[in-house]
Amino acid sequence: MKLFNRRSPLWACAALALSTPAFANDGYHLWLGEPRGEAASATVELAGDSPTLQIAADELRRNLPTLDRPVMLARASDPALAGLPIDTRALGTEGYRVQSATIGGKAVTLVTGATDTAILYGAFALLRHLNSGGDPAKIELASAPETKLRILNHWDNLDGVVERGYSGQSLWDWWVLPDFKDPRYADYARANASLGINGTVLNNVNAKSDSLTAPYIAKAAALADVFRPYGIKVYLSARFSAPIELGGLKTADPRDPAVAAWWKAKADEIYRAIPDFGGFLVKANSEGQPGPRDYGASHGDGANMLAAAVKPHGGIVMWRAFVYADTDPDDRAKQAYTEFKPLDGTFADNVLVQVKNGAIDFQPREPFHPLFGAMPKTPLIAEFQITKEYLGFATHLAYLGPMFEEVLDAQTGVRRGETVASVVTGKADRHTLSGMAGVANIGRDRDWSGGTFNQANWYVFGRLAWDPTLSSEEIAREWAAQTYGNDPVIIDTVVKMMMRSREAVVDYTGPLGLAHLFASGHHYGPGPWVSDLGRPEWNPVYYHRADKNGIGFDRTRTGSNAVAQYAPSIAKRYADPKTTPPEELLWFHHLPWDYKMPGGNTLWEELVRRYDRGVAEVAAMRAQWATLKPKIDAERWTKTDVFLGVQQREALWWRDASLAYWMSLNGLKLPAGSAAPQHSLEHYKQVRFAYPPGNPQ
Ligand code: GCW
Repeated sequence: MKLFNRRSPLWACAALALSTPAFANDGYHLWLGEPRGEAASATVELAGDSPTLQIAADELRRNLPTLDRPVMLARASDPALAGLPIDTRALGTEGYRVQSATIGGKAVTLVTGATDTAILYGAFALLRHLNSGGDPAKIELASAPETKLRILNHWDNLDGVVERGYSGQSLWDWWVLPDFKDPRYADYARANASLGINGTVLNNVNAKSDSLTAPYIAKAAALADVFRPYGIKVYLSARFSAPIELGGLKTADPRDPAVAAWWKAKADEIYRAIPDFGGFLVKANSEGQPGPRDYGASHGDGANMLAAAVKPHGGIVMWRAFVYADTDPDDRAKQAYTEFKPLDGTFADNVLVQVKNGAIDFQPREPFHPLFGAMPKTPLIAEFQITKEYLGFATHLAYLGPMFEEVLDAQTGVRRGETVASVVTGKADRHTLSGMAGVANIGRDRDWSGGTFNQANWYVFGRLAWDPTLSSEEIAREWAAQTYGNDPVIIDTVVKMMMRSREAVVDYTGPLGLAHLFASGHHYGPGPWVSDLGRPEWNPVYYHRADKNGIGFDRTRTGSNAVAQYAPSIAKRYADPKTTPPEELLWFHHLPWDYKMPGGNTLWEELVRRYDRGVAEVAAMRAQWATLKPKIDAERWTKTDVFLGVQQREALWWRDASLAYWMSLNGLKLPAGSAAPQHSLEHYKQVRFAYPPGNPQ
C-alpha cells in the first residue's frame, strides 16, 4: 500500500503544513480534476450495459457531486423512455440530452442518446456543467456535434520522438506494445472523450512504412482496443511509397493495378486486426514525402486509389493539401490552391481534403486558407496545430482559442454568411463527411502537454471541433473553472490572461501580418535575417521582403496576386491596404516604412508600438499570475510562473533582435519612449540552441 495517496487525510495534512492553498496537483487529471471519491458521489443507475456505459457510470460515480436525485443512463430506444416528453430526434448518433425526468415513478436526472458513446458524451457534459459553476437545480443540456470527424493528429515517430512535440516522448510505447498497454492510454482516451474527440491518427504524417507492417498493425490494434469503448477510432498516416518499400513493387504509381491491389490487400489486413479502423491520413509530395506526382499522377489519383482500398470497410482518406515545391517559383501561399482547386469534384466520396488553417504554415496569425469555400464539391477537414511550433513551444503562454475562432468565423465571401466553420461542418455544401483535425500537443510529460495552460489548447480544440461556433472565451471560462476551481477571482484573472495571450505572441514575433521570421529548423527564436537556406521559401527574407524602403509581401495584382484566390468580395478587401485589417497588412502588401497607418502612426512607428505592446503584455500576464499565488496549488502555480519568466525574457529577445534587424535595413530611429535593443544585431545572429525539442534531426 502506498503511504498516502492524494485523497488520504495524511496527504491533506502535508498540503496544509506546506500552507499550499489546495491539494498538490501535478496536472495529470487535466480539466477533469482529481476524483472526488466514492463517499461524496452521486447515485448512478444504468439501464443497459456495455463497456462504454460502465465507463460513463464510473466517471459520474467518481466525479459528480451528490445530487438530490439519482442519475440514470439510458439509451433513447429504451422502452422506459417511451412516452416521455424527450425529443431525441435531432441528436443523431452522437448527440446527448441530459434533463430531469420521472421514470417508473422515480425522479431522476436522465442522460440519454441514441448510442452508448452519446451517453458517455452526455455524462461528460453533465460533469462539465456542474464543475464549471452550472446550477445543479437546472440541468437541461442537449448538444449534437457539428462535425463528424474530430481528430487528433499525432506527429509521433516510431522511435518515440514527437515532431514538433514539446511535452516529452510519444505516449505510444511501441516497443512493449501490443503486450503492455500503459494505463495512460485509457486516461488519454477518457480526456478526449470528455471533449467529444472521436479519432486519433497515431503516427507522424512524415510517415515510415513500418507502421503498416504486421507487427505495427498489431500494436495499433492494441491501442484501438483501449480506445474503442471511449468512442475513439484509430487512423494511420500512410507512406505513399509503401508498396515499393514493403511490397517489393517497382512503383507506387496509383494508376498501376498492382499498386492498387497491394493497398487493397493491406487495408484488408488492417481491418482484420482493427475492424473499426478509421482510415488513412496522407502527406504526399510535400517536403520530400513521396506521392502520386512522382509518377505524373494527380493528388486525386492517389487519394482515390487509397479510398477504394478502405471503402469496402467504411474507411476514409484524409489527403493533405499542405503542398509546395521548390520546382514551383510561385508564391508559396498560392501553391496548395493552385494544385487542389482544379481537382474539386474529382475525389471519391470517402475522401476529405485536409487544409491547414492558413496558406503557409501554422503561423501565429495567417489569413484563412483560400481553399475554404473554393472546393464546394469536396469535404474539407480543417487542420489546426495545437502544439505551438511557432508560438513559443510549451514554454510561452498562448491560448489558441481566439486564433481557431478567428479562422472559423472568417467569411469566405463565396455566399452570404458562409464562414470557414460552415465549410468545415459540411453545412455550406451539404456534405455528410466533415471534420476538424488538430496536431496534438500530447506527450509523456506528467501533465501531458508541457504545462497547464497548454492543456487549454487541447481542450479548446476538442470543444470547437464539436461545435465550431462556440465562443473561445466561454470555453476558456469553463476550462479555467474545471482546471483551477470555481473561484471567480481565479477564473476572471486566468481568462483575461488567456484571451490576450496569443495576440501578445503575434505582437512580439511578427506584428502587422509578418510571418515566418523564425530561426532555422526549430522555429523557436527570431531569425528575420536568415537568407542562406537551400530553398527560397525556407528563408524569412522571402516572407518579409524588407529593405531600406519598405517591408511586406505584395500579394496583390502588382505582386503574386494571391488575393485573387479569394472570393471577389474578400479579394477586393485584401487588394487595398486601406481596407486590409492592420493585423494582416504586411501579409498582403509591401509598403514604405513611412506609410500612414489609421490613427496617424507611420508603419514603422506602429510596428515598434506593437513589438513593445507584446513585451508589455507578457509582463502584465506575469503580474496577473502572481496575484493568484495564494489561490493555486504550488506545483502548477510555480511551473507557469517560471515559464512566464522565460517568456518575458524571450519576448524581449524577439523584439530586440527583430528591431535591431529592421533598423539595420531602414536606418530609422526608434520612436521616443521605445528602448534601444539590449544587444547588437550581430549578438542576436550568433544565438544558437543545442538540441531544441521537436526538431527533426
Ligand atoms: O509546420 C511544418 C513543420 C513540419 C511538419 C509540416 C507538415 C510534419 O515544420 O515539421 O511536418 O509542417 O505539416 O507536414
